[in-house]
Amino acid sequence: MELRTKYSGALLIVVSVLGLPMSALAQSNTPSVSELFNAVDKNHDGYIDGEEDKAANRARFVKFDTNGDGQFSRAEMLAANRKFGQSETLAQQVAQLYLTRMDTNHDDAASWEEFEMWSKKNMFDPMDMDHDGKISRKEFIMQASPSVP
Ligand SMILES: [Ca+2]
Ligand SMILES: [Ca+2]
Ligand SMILES: [Ca+2]
Repeated sequence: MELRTKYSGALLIVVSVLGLPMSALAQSNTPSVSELFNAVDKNHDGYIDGEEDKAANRARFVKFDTNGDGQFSRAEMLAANRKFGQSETLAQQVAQLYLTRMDTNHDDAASWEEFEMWSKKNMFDPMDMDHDGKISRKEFIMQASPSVP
């Protein structure tokens, strides 16, 4: 439960938005929340729309799927988690947590469809507070700002 609390909050969203290493958050040169938003809002209209979100997800997925087989496998999750500076035990716990949530057909890997569905349901939709199908800068900043312990 502790793990769930620790990794399901806004911090995870910020980290996930650009696939930043967890350790980067502790450094002073970490991009601000506003800079994170700008990186995803490609057309700079002040909103992250579904397409922009999908493009950002796709870029992340491609980066995570290091062998390019279209599956974000447990081994690739472990590798990504280690890169995020997690200990071996934590890396395994986090991979398990992600697979439990993402891997709906239980083949021990997240396909692009599973990844995208998870991301929309757990990151995009909760941030889109007024349900207009777009994340405004305000919505993003409100939820990504560090109110996390
Ligand atoms: Ca936009
Ligand atoms: Ca793969
Ligand atoms: Ca799967």
